[in-house]
Amino acid sequence: HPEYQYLDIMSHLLEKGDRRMDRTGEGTLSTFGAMMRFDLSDGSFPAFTTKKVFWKTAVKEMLWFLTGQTNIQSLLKENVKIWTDWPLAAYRKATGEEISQDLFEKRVLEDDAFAAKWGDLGPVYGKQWRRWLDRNGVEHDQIGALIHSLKTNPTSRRMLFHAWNVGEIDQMALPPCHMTYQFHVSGLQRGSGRPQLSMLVNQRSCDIFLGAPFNICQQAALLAMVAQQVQMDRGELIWVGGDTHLYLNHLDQAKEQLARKPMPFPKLVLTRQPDEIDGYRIDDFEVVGYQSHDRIDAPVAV
Ligand code: DHF
Ligand code: TMP
Repeated sequence: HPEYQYLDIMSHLLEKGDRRMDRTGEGTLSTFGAMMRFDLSDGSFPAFTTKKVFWKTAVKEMLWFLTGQTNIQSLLKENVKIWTDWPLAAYRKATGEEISQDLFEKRVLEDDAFAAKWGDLGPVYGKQWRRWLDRNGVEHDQIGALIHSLKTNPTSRRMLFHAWNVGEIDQMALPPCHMTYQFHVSGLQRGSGRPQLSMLVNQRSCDIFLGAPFNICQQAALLAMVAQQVQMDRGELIWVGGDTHLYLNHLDQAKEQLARKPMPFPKLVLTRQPDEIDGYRIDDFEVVGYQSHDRIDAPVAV
């Protein structure tokens, strides 16, 4: 079962991970350089099954990246709260006010001026993907350029988009974790059938328990959207991790998960073909036959 690629990384970290202090003060067991490959050509969707993965939340985050927005207000409107901790920490630090997460989210939702001041994550993923600002003040839509290249020059080895904008890193709430997305088309000269689109993601830093399950399924969703837009079949999702780590306050959760047996992956069906990559909504994603073990909660290191 392909999920063992994930579980094997997790058990390797438990057994042989390098124990180290990290930015968050939590501490991790870490390894450098990890890979997983998922063959998506049969329509399968790598939502892990050894714990319940909130795949809709993960896909909503991906759709939010694609809109180019960077304010958590639009995520909160979709009831996605996974990014609140970072602006909340900044707000508490700046004001000294011990505001609760619920109240902070309520204010971001209801007060646009408050959201503009406190809810923005800076020039993170969406900004770089859709409006990368060059030295001449020109904005670049990397996603638009990628789709254009896939349609007009699919053997190119330059089909990628990148979020690590060196000059703007210091304005980001968190520098990009999943950094580069590179695309590759095979089967172009086969004569019959559609070509296959594969995608390789380079993730410089990966929280194996909380981050990876989200990242893998949202990346599979992106591959499916792009493939649909350029009339290709889904190929492989290849994921490469740099510093891949298990936080020390996730050890019990990881052991619990490792004791479970994977179930078959569900399938992903896109129920509609929007005219462009910006047109997708969460209702277009139908995940068929997702069975999983129970959720396992874990605190996120801020
Ligand atoms: N920091 C750290 N330390 N790890 C991360 O995974 C991480 N991810 C970020 C931002 N900063 C991060 C953005 N993505 C959760 C999942 C993804 C995510 C942030 C948080 C999370 O807490 N998932 C829980 C709850 C999901 C829910 O409530 O919907 C989970 O059980 O999957
Ligand atoms: P860092 O910037 O010090 O590497 O911290 C970022 C943490 O967030 C690290 O544990 C990796 C994790 N992370 C993911 O695993 N996936 C994600 O999508 C994001 C945004 C963060």
